[in-house]
Amino acid sequence: MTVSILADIVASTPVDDIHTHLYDPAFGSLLLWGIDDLLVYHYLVSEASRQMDVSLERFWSASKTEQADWIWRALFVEHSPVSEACRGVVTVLHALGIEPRHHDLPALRQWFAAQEPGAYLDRVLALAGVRSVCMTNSPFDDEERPLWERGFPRDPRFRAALRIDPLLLDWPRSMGRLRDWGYDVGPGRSGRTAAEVRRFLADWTGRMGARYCMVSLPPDFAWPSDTDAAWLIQEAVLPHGREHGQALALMLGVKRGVNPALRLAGDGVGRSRLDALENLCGANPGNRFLATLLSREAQHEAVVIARKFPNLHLFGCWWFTNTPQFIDEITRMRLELLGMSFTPQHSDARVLDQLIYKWRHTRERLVPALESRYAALAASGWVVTEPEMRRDVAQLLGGAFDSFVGAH
Ligand code: FIX
Ligand code: ZN
Repeated sequence: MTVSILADIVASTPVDDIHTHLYDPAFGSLLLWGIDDLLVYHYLVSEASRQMDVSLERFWSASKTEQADWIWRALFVEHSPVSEACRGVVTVLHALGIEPRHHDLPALRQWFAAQEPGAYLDRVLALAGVRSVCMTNSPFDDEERPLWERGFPRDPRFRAALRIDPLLLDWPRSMGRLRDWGYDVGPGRSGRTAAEVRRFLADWTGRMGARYCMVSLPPDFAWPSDTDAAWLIQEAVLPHGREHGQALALMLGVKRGVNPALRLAGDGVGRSRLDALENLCGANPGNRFLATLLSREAQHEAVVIARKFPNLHLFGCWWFTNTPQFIDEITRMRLELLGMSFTPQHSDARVLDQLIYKWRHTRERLVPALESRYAALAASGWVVTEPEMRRDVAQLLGGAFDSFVGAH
């Protein structure tokens, strides 16, 4: 085996990106792209907030263009853009044939303004080597809900996932919304309420063609426990999952609004109680669970749980762990303890163009991680063939996930 064969295979195998915040083009302006959206990405906002000479109050009251100007100046002009998120912008521009150092922001804006959106989408997907993206779709989002209700011709490259954070984490308010939408729910944790929440989940699964259901949970999430979230999971979400053969994705360890002044950029991390994950998987063998962990410290424990429960599939190096160092560590650990039965990465892209850097940077790390396992295996007397490498990489870039959640 030569590294270049493996590198070619990794580069040319199309990705099914299993979690993003991108939207089907039918959602119009909700599908973000271009230099200003790349610069005001919340990863960059939080980094720039440490170095910008403008108050957050002033920053948020400014236009997107002005915000992008400040971020560009703070992170790219006044300092070298060495962070992973900054480097991402450079990777994107470079892949598009733009030399960022030879352009100022107005020139970059002009370049993006000249792109035809449909052709640009095709180009970005091709440059990223991405075949499909899974969206994050919330019935509680007032911007996207009306379009789902009206219906629209789907772009088959954009798949749906049903996001239910408000349902589980703010039940008193969500109960009111469900009532407004015609579901007979009420306080008191009754059988009728649970059945109506199941009907709500079934309606939205059908409307979206949701491949899986998903929720992000704080570090102190416990299961079982005497909370609305645990009750709703037990009586509505898990029965719904069993009835519809739908996996539940748990994104564990996010502390929302640690610094509210940073808005979307203000979320933090805590080490999750993974006994909740262990308990859920153990007590519900008829359900399938997907999980990603936000804290580095939780990763090893999660891998061990996945070894115990085949109804658990780990995915992604999420957010603060999506850096080369942690991708190396987490991917190698998963390969060594789980073989090929996990999905190393999702992009979490919020801006279309980010697909290019998120997948280039991931592929850069996947090659040495796989190469070291294949080399160790060869040293032990098992040489992996080229077709076998193709099979393995296809599984890691979406195939294993597809088999786990079931084809839709
Ligand atoms: O909860 C999520 O899906 C997170 O990925 C987001 O909330 C987060 O803002 C993000 O974009 C991380 O990459
Ligand atoms: Zn996300």
